[in-house]
Amino acid sequence: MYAPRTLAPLVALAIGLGATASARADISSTVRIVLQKGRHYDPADLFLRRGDAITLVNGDDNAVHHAFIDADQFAFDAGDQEPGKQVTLKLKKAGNFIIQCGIHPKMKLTLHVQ
Ligand SMILES: [Cu+2]
Repeated sequence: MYAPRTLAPLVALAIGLGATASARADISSTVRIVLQKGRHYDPADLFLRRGDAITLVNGDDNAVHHAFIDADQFAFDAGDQEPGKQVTLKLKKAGNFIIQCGIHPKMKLTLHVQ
């Protein structure tokens, strides 16, 4: 009786995340972990659904990061993030967004929210 609802998320997972994604078919939101380390976001690209969240974790020992989004649809500013600190952002709007770092201009994380 649940079959009709599970089909669409499975297809989306297959397209967006490839074979490594687990076959979870629930419709609840997902939280993805992104590591800030070595002046990079890891991963640097993420495919998400509206309502999903990401948690940015500063995995550096001695570098402060400052994640922010400057987009037409919405703005986000995590403030200064000390080593070991984390911040969670919920993606409520569809679109492509770039999370930058106010301290390291080359740090970029592209979010594809559908
Ligand atoms: Cu940074």
